[in-house]
Amino acid sequence: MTRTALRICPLCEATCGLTVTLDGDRITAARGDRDDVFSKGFVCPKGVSLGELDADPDRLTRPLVRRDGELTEATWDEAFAAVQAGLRPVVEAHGPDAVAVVLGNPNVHTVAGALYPSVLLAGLRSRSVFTASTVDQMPKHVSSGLLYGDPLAIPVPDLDRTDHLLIIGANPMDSNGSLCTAPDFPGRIRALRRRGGRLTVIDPRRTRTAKLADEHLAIRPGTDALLLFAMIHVLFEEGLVDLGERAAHVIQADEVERLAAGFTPEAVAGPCDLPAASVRRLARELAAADSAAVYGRIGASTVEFGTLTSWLVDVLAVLTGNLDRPGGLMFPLSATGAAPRPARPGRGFALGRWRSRVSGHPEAKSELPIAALAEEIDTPGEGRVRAAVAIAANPVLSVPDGDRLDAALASLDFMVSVDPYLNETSRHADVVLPPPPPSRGAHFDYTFNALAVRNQVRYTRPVLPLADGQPDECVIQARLILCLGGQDGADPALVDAMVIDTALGKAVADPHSPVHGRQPAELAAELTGRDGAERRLDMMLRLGPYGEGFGADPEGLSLARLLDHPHGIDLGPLAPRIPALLKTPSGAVELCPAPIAAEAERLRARLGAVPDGLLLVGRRHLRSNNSWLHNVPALMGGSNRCTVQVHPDDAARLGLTDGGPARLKGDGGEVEVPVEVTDTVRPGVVSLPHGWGHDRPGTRLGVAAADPGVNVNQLNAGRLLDPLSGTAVLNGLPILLTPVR
Ligand SMILES: Nc1nc2c(c(=O)[nH]1)N[C@H]1C(S)=C(S)[C@@H](COP(=O)(O)OP(=O)(O)OC[C@H]3O[C@@H](n4cnc5c(=O)[nH]c(N)nc54)[C@H](O)[C@@H]3O)O[C@H]1N2
Ligand SMILES: Nc1nc2c(c(=O)[nH]1)N[C@H]1C(S)=C(S)[C@@H](COP(=O)(O)OP(=O)(O)OC[C@H]3O[C@@H](n4cnc5c(=O)[nH]c(N)nc54)[C@H](O)[C@@H]3O)O[C@H]1N2
Ligand code: SF4
Ligand SMILES: [Mo]
Repeated sequence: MTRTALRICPLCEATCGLTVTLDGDRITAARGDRDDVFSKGFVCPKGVSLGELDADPDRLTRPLVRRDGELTEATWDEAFAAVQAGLRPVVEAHGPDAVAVVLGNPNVHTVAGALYPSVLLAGLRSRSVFTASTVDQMPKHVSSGLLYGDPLAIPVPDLDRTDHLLIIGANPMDSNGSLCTAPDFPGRIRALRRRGGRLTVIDPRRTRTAKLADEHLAIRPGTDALLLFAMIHVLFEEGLVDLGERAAHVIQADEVERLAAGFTPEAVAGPCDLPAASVRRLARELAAADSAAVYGRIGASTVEFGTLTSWLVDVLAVLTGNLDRPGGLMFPLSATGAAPRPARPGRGFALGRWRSRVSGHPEAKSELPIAALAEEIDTPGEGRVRAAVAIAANPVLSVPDGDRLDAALASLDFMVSVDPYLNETSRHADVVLPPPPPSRGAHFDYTFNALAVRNQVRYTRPVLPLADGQPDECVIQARLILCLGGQDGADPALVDAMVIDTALGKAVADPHSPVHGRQPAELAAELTGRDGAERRLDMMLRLGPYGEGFGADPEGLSLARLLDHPHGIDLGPLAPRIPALLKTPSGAVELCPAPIAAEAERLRARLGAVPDGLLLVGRRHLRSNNSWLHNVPALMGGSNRCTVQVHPDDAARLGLTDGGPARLKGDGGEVEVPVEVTDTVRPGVVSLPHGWGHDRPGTRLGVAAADPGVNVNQLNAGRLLDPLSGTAVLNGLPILLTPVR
């Protein structure tokens, strides 16, 4: 007997609705859900393979506990007892900072990752917090924190209405978009072209996205801040600045003008390796477009001036009147976000409230650079990290100098991993707690609804019941929280009850809330849902911007209402949110924050510099996902290969042949990898994807280990960080390439 069910795809930020076919307890097929209010049937090869991923025989189905040095299967009770016995003594003897919390990317794709890590951190109060954000989007958080007073207020390109899209260092044709949730990004780009809009792509590689563009500029990696500053220079010089309708809510534009002085198109042409005339034209086109959106991603973020570049992206939108207006950059309003309130000044965003122990890196958003995790473990002294809680993280592959981190993790007193795989990182854990496969978990996009190009809300319940004894990941993470507090054995539902109690207590005390003055206990009794996680979802929906407000608006959202709409509820196109959204001390968009101005001066010193030698950049393949989809046979092979792409001119000069082996050497180490000669990379640039290097012993990844590839991050010692955000420089790194004979 086969049946179908709906399940939102958890594999990338596009959040496509899937229709899965089930035969007994297996997903036998997955296709796009044509009735999904947002994704409308779109699916990519990863989503289609969800069944294969779900049923991967290498997936752990029982906890592992280290006994006499060996990881062996244990019961859940034994595993949690081991977690408490391992972590509590470290906290008691050395304080919370001795426990590192390491959070990886899938936390933004799971319900558990959205709901529990913040509770864990609030309880543990460790400053040793390291996440994938500091090898990813932390520059954007810092930029938003400084500009808008809220690091989570990230504007997205209004893809479906814009007349002009300038993409900087992103390849949504393969990544399906990031910090811009847009199922069928490819279709949305094609629609932009069809309605006469213009697409420009800045990327050292002629990516599949660049191939769709009206214009592709193959910039020298790491120089985008110079390019964008020069565009701003042109806007001011040619009188093209027009703050538009939001002008009354923007301050410090004249300071930006002063900062941009000297960054002329002619001065940046050499370092960027772009004609000055093109730079000028880019600025004029942006100003002339009826509406325009600027969008930067990994290539604009994991670079030496990542925060500055992220800031410049938004400043270009502001100066051309394109922030917070249809067709420009807009702020989504998520159904589980805070309800809008009257505009008022806020507390602003502080940076560097504390510093890392070894290198003195400033915190950003209460996080320390994950590139500094290894040194925090392996450098002796007071305050050393001695234990780690890793949730959905594989930093041995995703972070610079995996070999050092590998050794550091092996030296810990105790480590627990919440992870479905025994991989390069979790193999160091003393306890591995495997979550159930996607089919057996619920899905709600807490993170990505706040980054979506259309306001909408969707929820899917598990399509299959949990296997006997297997806890949901929400329960795993709740129990982990209890263990950290020395309360193993207590009911994990207590964690949700506590969160609900606190949140309702705040709501009833808030004069702007529809539940102001009511009794928290009475409201809690109204919540529906099968478990604590669903009750929390119900609470957030009811109190959110579209919520029914516990009876205040009978038409509003609640869990029950959402469950009545299995394909989701469309909440309309993005709408302006300034000034209510701003939390800066001035209550305005603060266009020229002091830390940014200082970075601009550091950049100014680069104006004359033209690097020689090869620069390394990354790339993503459509059928891959960071480090953890290489174990799915259907996604391996074909173009999804770990090769170093080299331009034909460089290949000829260096004596490299297509398919032949080459040695790459960076400041962190060297790797040997097959060459792929292709003119899709510009001369002077080579490209190697990340997430490979599955050849370490002690893992259980049969398919991945058969075609392991090499770890690009081993080339990188991790010494270079974007100073404001602590984000590792992963793109534009100097590299040596030689043939292997
Ligand atoms: N050189 C280079 N390095 C990079 C990048 C780059 O562009 N170039 N990109 C960076 C970016 S953007 C990111 S986000 C990071 C990612 O870095 P990480 O988050 O460290 O790496 P992932 O490969 O996403 O690993 C995710 C882990 O989560 C586990 N997992 C999968 N599903 C679940 C689940 O449902 N629950 C739990 N608990 N675990 C699960 C997987 O088995 C895996 O161990 O890598 C970064 N590293
Ligand atoms: N298929 C697939 N999809 C994914 C992922 C995946 O691994 N595979 N990972 C997911 C994650 S975690 C993230 S964060 C997103 C990332 O989403 P994207 O940022 O769209 O993905 P990338 O392919 O890394 O694109 C970065 C582009 O920047 C270019 N680049 C490198 N250096 C520079 C530079 O200095 N300047 C400019 N202008 N460009 C530069 C690279 O050539 C590359 O084309 O993708 C998500 N989606
Ligand atoms: S685009 Fe992303 S969300 Fe959509 S099916 Fe593919 S992996 Fe899943
Ligand atoms: Mo990412």
